[in-house]
Amino acid sequence: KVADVVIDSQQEAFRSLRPFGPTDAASVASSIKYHSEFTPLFSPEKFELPKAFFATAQSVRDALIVNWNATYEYYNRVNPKQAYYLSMEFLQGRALSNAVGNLGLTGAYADALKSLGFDLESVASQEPDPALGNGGLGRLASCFLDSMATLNYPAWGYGLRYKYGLFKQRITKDGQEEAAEDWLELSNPWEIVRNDVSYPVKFYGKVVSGSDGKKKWIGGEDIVAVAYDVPIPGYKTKTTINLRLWSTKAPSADFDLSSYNSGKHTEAAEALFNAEKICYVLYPGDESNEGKALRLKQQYTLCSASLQDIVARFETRSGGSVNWEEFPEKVAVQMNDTHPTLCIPELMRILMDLKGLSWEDAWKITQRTVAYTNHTVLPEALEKWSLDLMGKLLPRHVEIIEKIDEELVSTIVSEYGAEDPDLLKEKLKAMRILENVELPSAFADVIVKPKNKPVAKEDAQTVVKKELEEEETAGKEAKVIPEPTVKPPKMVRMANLAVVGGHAVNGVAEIHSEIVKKDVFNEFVKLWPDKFQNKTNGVTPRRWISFCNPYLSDIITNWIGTEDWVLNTEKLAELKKFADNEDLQSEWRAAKKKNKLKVVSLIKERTGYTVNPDAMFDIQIKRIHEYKRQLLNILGIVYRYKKMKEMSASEREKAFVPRVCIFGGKAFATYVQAKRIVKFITDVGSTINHDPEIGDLLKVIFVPDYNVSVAELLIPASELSQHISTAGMEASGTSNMKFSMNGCILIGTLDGANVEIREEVGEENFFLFGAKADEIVNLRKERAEGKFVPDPIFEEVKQYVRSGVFGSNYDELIGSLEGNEGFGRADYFLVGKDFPSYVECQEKVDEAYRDQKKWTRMSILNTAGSFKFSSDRTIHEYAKDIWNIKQVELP
Ligand code: B1N
Repeated sequence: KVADVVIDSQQEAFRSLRPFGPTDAASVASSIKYHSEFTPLFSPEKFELPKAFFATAQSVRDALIVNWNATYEYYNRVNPKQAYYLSMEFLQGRALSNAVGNLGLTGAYADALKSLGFDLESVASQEPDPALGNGGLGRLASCFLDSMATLNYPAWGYGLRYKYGLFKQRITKDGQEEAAEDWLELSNPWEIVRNDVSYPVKFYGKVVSGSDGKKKWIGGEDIVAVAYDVPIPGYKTKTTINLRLWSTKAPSADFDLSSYNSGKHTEAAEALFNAEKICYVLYPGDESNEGKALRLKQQYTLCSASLQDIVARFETRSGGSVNWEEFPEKVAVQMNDTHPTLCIPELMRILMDLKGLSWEDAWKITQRTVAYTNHTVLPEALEKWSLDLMGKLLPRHVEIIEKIDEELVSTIVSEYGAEDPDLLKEKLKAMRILENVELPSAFADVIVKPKNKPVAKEDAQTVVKKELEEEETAGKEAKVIPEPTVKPPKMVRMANLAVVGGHAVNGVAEIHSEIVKKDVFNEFVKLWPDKFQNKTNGVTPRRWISFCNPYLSDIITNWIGTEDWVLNTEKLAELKKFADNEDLQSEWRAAKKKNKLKVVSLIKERTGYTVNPDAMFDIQIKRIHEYKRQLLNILGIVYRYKKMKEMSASEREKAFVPRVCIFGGKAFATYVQAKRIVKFITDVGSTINHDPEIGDLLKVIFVPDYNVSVAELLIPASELSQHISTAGMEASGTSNMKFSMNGCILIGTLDGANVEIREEVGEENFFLFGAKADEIVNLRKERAEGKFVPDPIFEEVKQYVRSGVFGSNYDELIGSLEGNEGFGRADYFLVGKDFPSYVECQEKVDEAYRDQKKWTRMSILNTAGSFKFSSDRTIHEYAKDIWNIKQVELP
């Protein structure tokens, strides 16, 4: 007790010595000058833009550190239940404007920089855009952090500190090229390396039973994960939470000095490279076995280091009397998709092997702690790992997974064992975690034995025998010469593990959560209906309205009469009553125009093309994927161009509204079809943009290297945006929300969050087209049966492309839209089916745009109807329904 008091008063004294961050223009300016001198990253003689950025960021960081420390200390004192968001991706975007905005210091920083001869915007644009994510999933994680901090929820993010972010995209005459994104080249002013926070992480080795009967994982390869903390400030609150990113290195003993001294330099440093390469790149190509192993090592590093850290914090905060049953009352772990599913066996391992708990206790604690968010229903995206690979890399975890699988089998057998064996087989096939793996020996003969009615053993054997015979005959009938059968590989199905091991499973939009329940995890829903939930995604209104669109924000604030909408987005609904007001309408259009002018410069700078700011800005920006159907968009443009070419100049001008069609997005480096689409879009652009007959009536722009910063410029300038995935395939989408908030009207299918956006903004303010999700299966079936009759305009547009107007070599691309055996795609994404209704819908868009009053009204009503899509709403729901955490306000 006495010792406690001494430490406390020491800490109190230390705390009172702590400096406070700058608050007004004068102190900001002196802080920036201080850092340019004493936190140097550049040589002293010049003070230019890059240096101004780093000195400014360092000064902002001071303010963040003060708040971060206060938040951490307070949580340590009150020991609230804390949520941890584990994600392989955080797509943070630039931090400077966001941080000064959240701190309420934008004015002070702008004035201070002015007094030093700079402007805030140019200084901010010096910051590299950290891209530790692919797209929506990673950006969602970052929006969630902003909301957690803003709403004073005790919550942290855990991720990996990749040395290289998502590749830089260059567009050449051959299409997309990738280059390394060296975002740390000039160092990262936002991170604080915690050299005192590091954990060992093991791979390979073997499992032995200790003399105490406990399992021990020994040998193998040991690395160390080191914490890099990124402070995450909330908006208008002192709460500053943490994004803890792990970097990997070798234990210092692993540098082989004697080999090095004897000239074997590479060998001496091998262990260092092996450890460090784990965090080199986001999503290393996993076509090779080495690539697969590396990705699995990444996932395990995230899970292991984070859980060790969480467990250590729980122990510290328990203050000497650890009661493990209380763990789920202090800790909630959210797994962002299946990528961190190893959390489940890892927490089991820590609790049993290191803390001595029984299987039963460890399992109860694990289940109550962990929850899983599903982000996709595409079967190819549901992660599976080779059991062999996992068994080598993580032998102890595979033992644990096998036991979880065995208990699951037992549950399934006791639930369905009484019914017919076919049913049981089906259930096991759908639900087991292990795939292509024999049943655990204890169940080998239970499988066909009904629960209450004892059945002779021969029956079971007869059934199995009959099945085998049937399979054999089927094989013989299909092929005259039986081919040697290759055993299907044994796999671990991570989604099934996540569903079994977690207490909650959620989809990310209403329609998606329904598909998850009806389709992907239907069998699990029958077993555990209460596990399944919906949490419709959201985005932070700070970054995605307030900071990226200051012109519109000022207008909103003036008309609503308060700035509160940034926190309480339901206030945006007050704009509804002014939707037809001519003054608001003209201010609204003027703001859009100013944002469009910025994009005109961006396009000029990045592509060399000059576009007309009075044309409609029509935008599709997202990862390039067949299901997102950039191909539908570009074929629509091709059709429009063809029609224009068939008309006289005056007819053309009467028939079409001038448009600038903007694309942006990256194709995964090995996704051949996606890269063909990029190439095709740029080819179409080269033809149309240079056609003197067409002029400003139509431009097709591909903005290279799409990222968060580019989105922040394009979204405020957009008038129409495209969210046109094949219905049922886009889990949610989040850019649709950002566009709608910024007064952009959507053209889209009934998919993902489009459904809810349309409900909120009103169906007359949304351009809907295309087949519905529940029609898709039948449409594909019809197609396979050769019953699909393509619309003549779809034939016409394909024919036009084939005629060579845009170049040649589109056989594979166009072939994929047909029942072309050679390419075998048979228009899986139903571009041909939806094409006529898409074209018709685009005609309605032109018509609506001609009436600018009507269009502006639609635009205002989009902003007014977007209140539901703030990530603040989403985070409140997670906190209440899944994490069971309470807001904790700092004194
Ligand atoms: O997650 C977003 C959704 O809004 C999008 O609709 C959805 O497509 C996206 C493997 C993914 N789903 N799955 C991924 C990302 C990286 C990876 O390695 C899968 N991304 C989504 C947020 O809910």
